[in-house]
Amino acid sequence: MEVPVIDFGELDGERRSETMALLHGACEKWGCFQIENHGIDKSLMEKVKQLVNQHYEENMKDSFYESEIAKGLQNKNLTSDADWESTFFIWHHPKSNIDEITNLSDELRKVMDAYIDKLIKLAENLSELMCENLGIEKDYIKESFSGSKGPSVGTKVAKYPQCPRPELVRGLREHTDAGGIILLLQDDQVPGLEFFKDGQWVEIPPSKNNTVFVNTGDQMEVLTNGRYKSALHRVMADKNGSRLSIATFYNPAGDAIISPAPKLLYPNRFRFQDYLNLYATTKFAEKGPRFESMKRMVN
Ligand SMILES: O=C(O)CCC(=O)C(=O)O
Repeated sequence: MEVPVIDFGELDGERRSETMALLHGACEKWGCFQIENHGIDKSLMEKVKQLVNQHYEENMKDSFYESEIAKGLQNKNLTSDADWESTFFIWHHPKSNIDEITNLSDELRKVMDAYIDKLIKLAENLSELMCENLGIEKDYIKESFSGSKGPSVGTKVAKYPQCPRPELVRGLREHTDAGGIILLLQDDQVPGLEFFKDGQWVEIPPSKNNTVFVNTGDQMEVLTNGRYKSALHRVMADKNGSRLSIATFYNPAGDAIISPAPKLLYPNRFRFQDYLNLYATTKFAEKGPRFESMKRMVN
C-alpha cells in the first residue's frame, strides 16, 4: 500500500479530473497524501531544512540528550507519556511570534516567513480543491476556519533525534490531529512517520524532491460529516539517524464555530412515506439528488 501522490502540475491540463478524483479518494480513504509539483521553490525548501538542521545542532541537540527522557531511556525507566522528540512551535497567523523565539538566526526567521507565505497559499488552494470535490462553495473551509481573525496557522518544528533504543519509545505516540489541514516538510533520508490504514500501519517514506506531505485533522472530519478522514498516525524512533519534520497547521481560529457543512449532511426528520413517494418517480436515478430534495422538503 502506497500513500497517494497528487501531481499539482496536472491540475491545469487534460488530466485534471483524474487528479481531482485521486485527491478526493485520498481524502476519503487515507486522510493523507503527498503533493508533487506544488510550485514552492525547491531551493527555498532546501534552505529551510538546512537552517533548521543547523539550529537543532547548535541549540537543541545537547539539551535533548541531557533531558529526562534521554536519561530515562538509558536507565530504562521511561514514563508512559514520553515522546522522543525535540521541538519548538512558531505562530504565524493571526499574529507571528517568530521574533520572540530565542536563538533563531535572522536568516532562519526570514526564510521561514517566506516559506510559510507560500505554504499558506498552498493550503488555501488545497482547501478550495477539496471544496470543489465535495460540491460545496469554494471558500467554505477557509470561511469556516476564519473566526474573527482568519484561520490559525502555526508550525511545529521537530527533530526526532537518533535513538539508541527505538524499541523502548516512540518518536511521537499515535494520535489524530485536532485541526484542519497539516502540511509537512519532512526529512529526505530518515523514515519514521506511519499512518494507520485498513487495520495496518503504513510506513510513509522520506520525502524526496521536497514533496509536501499532507494530512487532514479532526475538524476536517467534522466539517465534512465524516467524508474526509482524520487518520491515526505516529512517528517511530530511529536508530540510524535524526529525522527532521516541519509540520504547518492550517487550523480553525480559536473562536471559529465548527459544524458539518449542511450540504454534506443526510436529510433528517422526514416522513418515510414522503421518501417513498419521491422514490416512486426517481428509483432509477442517483440517490444524491433525492436526498437533496428531501432536505428541501423538510426545511
Ligand atoms: O513529525 C511528523 O512527521 C508528524 C508530526 C505530528 O503528527 C504532530 O506533531 O502532530
